[in-house]
Amino acid sequence: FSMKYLLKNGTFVSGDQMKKADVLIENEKIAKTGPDLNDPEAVVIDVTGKLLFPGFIDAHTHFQLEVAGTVTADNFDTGTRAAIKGGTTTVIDFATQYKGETLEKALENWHMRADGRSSCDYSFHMAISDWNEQTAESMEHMMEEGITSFKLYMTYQDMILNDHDIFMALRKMKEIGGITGVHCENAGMIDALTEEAKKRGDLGADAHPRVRPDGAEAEAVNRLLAIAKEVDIPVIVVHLTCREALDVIERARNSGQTVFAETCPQYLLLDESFYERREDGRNYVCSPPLRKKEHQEVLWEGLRTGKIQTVSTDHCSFTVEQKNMGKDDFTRIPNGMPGVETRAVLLYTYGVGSGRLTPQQMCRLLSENPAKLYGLYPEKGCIIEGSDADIAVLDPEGEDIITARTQEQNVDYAPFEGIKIKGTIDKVFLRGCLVTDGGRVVKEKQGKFIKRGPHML
Ligand code: DUC
Ligand code: ZN
Ligand code: ZN
Ligand code: ZN
Repeated sequence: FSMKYLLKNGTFVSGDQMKKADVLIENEKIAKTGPDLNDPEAVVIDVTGKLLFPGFIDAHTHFQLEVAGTVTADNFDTGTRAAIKGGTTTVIDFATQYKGETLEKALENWHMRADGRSSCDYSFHMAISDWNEQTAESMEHMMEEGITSFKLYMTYQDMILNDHDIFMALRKMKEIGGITGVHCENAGMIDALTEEAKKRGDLGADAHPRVRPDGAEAEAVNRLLAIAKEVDIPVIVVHLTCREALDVIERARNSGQTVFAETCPQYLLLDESFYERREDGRNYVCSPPLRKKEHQEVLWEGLRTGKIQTVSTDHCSFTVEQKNMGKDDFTRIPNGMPGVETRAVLLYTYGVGSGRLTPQQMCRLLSENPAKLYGLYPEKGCIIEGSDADIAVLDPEGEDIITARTQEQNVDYAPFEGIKIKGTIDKVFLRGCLVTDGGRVVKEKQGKFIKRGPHML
C-alpha cells in the first residue's frame, strides 16, 4: 500500500527538456503525466514554481568501509538519510572484496550492511581486490545477482591490481557484459614520492597533493585505456580531477575508443590550496587529491560539453578525530570526504545558478546518465509513465547555508561549511513515498535493493 499523490503545476526536467505538467503517482510508479490532471482520490500537492528532477543517483559512495585501520563514519543508516535529504534516491555503493575473500562473501557482507537500513534505494558495484580463477568465476554469478558493474583500483596496497590482473579482469568483463569503473593513479610514482617526502620530514597535509600529482593520474588513465583498447571494451574513469587525464581520454575517444568519465563536486569547487592554507587541511585529504584551481574550469567545461558524463560524490567520510590520526603524518590520514548530502544543491547553485549548466544537463549528469551507464534506466533516471516514482522537488528560490550543525551525514565537519546555497531540495519521493519534506527526513529505511541490468550509455 502506498499513497496516491497528484503533484500540480510543477516543471519537469528531463535530459533534453523542461515542461510544465502535473504528475500522478500511484503504486510506487509514475502513473501519468500531463496538463490538468485530476484524481479525486489523490493527495494534491501544489509544486508551482518548483523543478521536478528524476531522483538523483549517486553511483560512488563508500559506506561502512574499512580503510586505514578504521571504518568510515557513515554507514547505510546515516549515509542514506543524508542522501535522501539531498535529493538522492539511489546510491550505488562499493561492495569491496577483501583479500582472500570471494566476491560472494563480499556481496553478502554488503547486503548485511545495507538490507533493512537504507533510506534510499541501493545497489552495489563489486570492487575486485583479489584476482584469481575463483574471482573470474564469481563475476558471472555477480551478474546474475544484478551486480553488473565492477571496480578496479590501480593504487592502494589493499586493493591494487597489477596490469596482468587488470587485463585479465577486463577480458572476463567483456565475456560477461559487465562495465568497469577504475581508480586511476600510478602507485609506483606515489610510493616513490611519498618515501622522499617522509625522508625530508615533509609530513603535513600539504604534502598529500605533491605525492599524488596530476601526472600520476594521467599515466594510469593512459595505461588503463591502452589495456581496454587491447581488450576492446568500454571503461569508466571514476573521480577524474584534472586536465591531463581528460586530455588522455579525449585522445582515446578520437581514436575510436568508448570511455566514460565521472567527476565529483570537490574537484569542481575546492582546490589544493586548502591543504596549505587551512589548519584542518587534513579534512580535505582524498585521493586523487584536490588540484590547482585552473583545473576546475576544465572540469566544468567537460560537464558542459558532455566529455564528462556523471557527477558522483565519492562519499567516504571520517570524523575530525579520525582525520586527526594523521595530524603529524599525512600518510596516516584516512582518505576521503563526506558529500552525499550536498551534491545536488552544489551543482544547482554553482552549475545552473551561475549559468555553467542548464537544468537539463544537471538532470543528465545526476540522473539520466548514471541510470543508463549502470543499468537502472528507465526504472530510474527519468520521470515517465511506468518509471519508479523517485522525484526530487527542487525549489529554485530556496536559500540555505551548508553547515555541519544541521547535516544528516555522521560527521562533525562539513567540507562546504558556510557556503550559501540557492536552490534547495524541498521534497523527495522514493517510489511514491514522501521521504523528505521541507528539507527534513520524514520517513526512513524505505530503500530496497535494486538488481541492475546491463549498461546502455
Ligand atoms: N579515495 C578516497 O579519497 N576515499 C575512498 C577511496 C578513494 O579512492
Ligand atoms: Zn549462480
Ligand atoms: Zn577511488
Ligand atoms: Zn571512491
